[in-house]
Amino acid sequence: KPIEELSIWDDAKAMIAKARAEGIETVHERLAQQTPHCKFCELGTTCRNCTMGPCRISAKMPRGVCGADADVIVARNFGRFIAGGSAGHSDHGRDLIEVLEAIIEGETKDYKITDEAKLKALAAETGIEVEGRELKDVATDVMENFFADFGSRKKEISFLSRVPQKRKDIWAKLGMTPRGVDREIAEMMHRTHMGCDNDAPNTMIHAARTSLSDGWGGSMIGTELSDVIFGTPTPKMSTANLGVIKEDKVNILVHGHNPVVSEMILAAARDPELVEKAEKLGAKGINVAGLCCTGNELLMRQGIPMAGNHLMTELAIITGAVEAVVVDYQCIMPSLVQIAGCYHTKFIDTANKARFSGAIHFDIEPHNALQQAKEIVNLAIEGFAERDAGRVDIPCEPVEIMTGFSNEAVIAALGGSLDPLVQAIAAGDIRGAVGIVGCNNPKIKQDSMNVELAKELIKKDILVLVTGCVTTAAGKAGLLVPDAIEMAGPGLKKVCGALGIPPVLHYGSCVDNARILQLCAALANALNVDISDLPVGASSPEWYSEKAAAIGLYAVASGIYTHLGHPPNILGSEVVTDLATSGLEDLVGATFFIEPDMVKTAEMFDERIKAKRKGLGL
Ligand code: BF8
Ligand code: SF4
Repeated sequence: KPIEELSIWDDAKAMIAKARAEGIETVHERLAQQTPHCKFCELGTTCRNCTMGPCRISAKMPRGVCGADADVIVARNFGRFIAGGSAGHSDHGRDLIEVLEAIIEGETKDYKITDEAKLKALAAETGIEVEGRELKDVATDVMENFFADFGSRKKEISFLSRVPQKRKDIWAKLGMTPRGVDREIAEMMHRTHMGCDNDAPNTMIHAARTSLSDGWGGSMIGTELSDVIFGTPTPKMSTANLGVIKEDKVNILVHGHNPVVSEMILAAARDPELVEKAEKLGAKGINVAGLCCTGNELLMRQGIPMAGNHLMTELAIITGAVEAVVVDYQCIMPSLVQIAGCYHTKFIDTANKARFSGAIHFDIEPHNALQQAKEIVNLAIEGFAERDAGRVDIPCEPVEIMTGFSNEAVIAALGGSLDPLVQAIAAGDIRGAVGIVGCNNPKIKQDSMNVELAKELIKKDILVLVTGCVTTAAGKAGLLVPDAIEMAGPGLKKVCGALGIPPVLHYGSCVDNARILQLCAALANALNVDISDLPVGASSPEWYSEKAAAIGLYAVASGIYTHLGHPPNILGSEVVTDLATSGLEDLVGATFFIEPDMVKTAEMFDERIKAKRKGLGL
């Protein structure tokens, strides 16, 4: 494809051109090699769940060897897809509980409880006694309770305390109440074994339950404990795009998801001895910048600049100015190892559950984290001398962004309660809100949909919240600064202008979509309605991952009307497709809708918001 069709960004286009000139293969060439894709797989009608198969379903052969039809196979594949995504987020959440455990047991001095007030608030919310108790005892109970949320001994996970009663009743009636994170994921694997759950709608209900154990369980625990350990985000300014990589500094990019690693890299990069060493080697300091969601985590809490989102990860290395890419897990293209190998860039993996052949490996554990991080930063510094100045090209100047919108920060900005927001919604200044979340996908011109949808929505006085890889898209488009109110409708302009905030708010990483769930629940509770009654929506225009599908499904199952720019691999089953795009409305009060045109998508949200406002008497 011509470069012009691959991305809306100049920095991306310049680096794709550089890659081509230097003979370096990127995701775009590999997509071309893989196209056309297998039609059966696209439709979801292949099954490899046993060795009587693999089987493919078509009009001529409507059943697999075992007798499973297209509906059963599509539902099973989708169920496992959702289980994969839920497992990713939730295992990340578990890692935070393990860090909390290491803090409590005194196994680490590198991590600490930073936000005591939040820890106590979480305890109180989940039924743990706080008054008159030592912090350590409260923390121990919180830790044990969250560990128990992963198991199978509970009727429901702890954060269902946040869910409006009407929603909990719906879940209970449908058998959708999430009981334990690992339990729902394991049960999904069980159900999809040959000869178990052979009723597509029933499998889909469990897929929803599995995703809910992620959204209100694993992800929510991940977000909340990250705040406890690293601090709850507050509004701050930062910058984004490849211009945040600095020609005269040692550049370290952190990539992946868990702040447990990236926070330590940042701390090590601020170590005076290491900074001095970098300076002695001729650098003007050490620059840590983020990619993808661990970038979002550092951006939200520490204001660290964002080098880029999913489709910028390969391109960032092609600047030739990156000394090290330090990764933990998820969304890290294995191709980064090869691309790093084309330059002086060191590719360093840090998690035993996410190793990359050809990488330099460090085992970052709570007890050794800072020491390991210092060794990693030291390696990056030593790499600075190996940089080939002739191959460096940093294609642009960074743009300003505002970040740090946790619910706590929003409530503080509103003067201590959500009331002003409720009033602004009631008055119609803010007509509703839509979360735009998720990824890039090389099948789609990078960020074209992410940016267009945000612009269309704010014009209609619909507040936009962004997380994950949409963050950098919105930031680069100038939507994450207070001045962006000039692109918004009159109501949003008035409210955001008065508060000095952008009309598009950065709410964090993908795990932090739990913050949006919490906000919706709080708004519904304030109005004494269900989440499905609110004038809100969710969208993932350019999604690619299992995790994004899990997010979409927990949004729908929570009552939020949810847009996808392209369908998951379910179109081979009418039963499953109809359920996802219309049947769920009767069951959970929301559906998915699939629409590749962003103007139409914004109109669909507008219609929905109008109807919901009317339902609320607004
Ligand atoms: O968890 S948005 S490409 S980085 S999956 Fe991945 Fe998608 Fe980015 Fe974050 Ni989320
Ligand atoms: Fe084929 Fe059934 Fe085995 Fe799947 S479970 S591979 S459909 S025989």
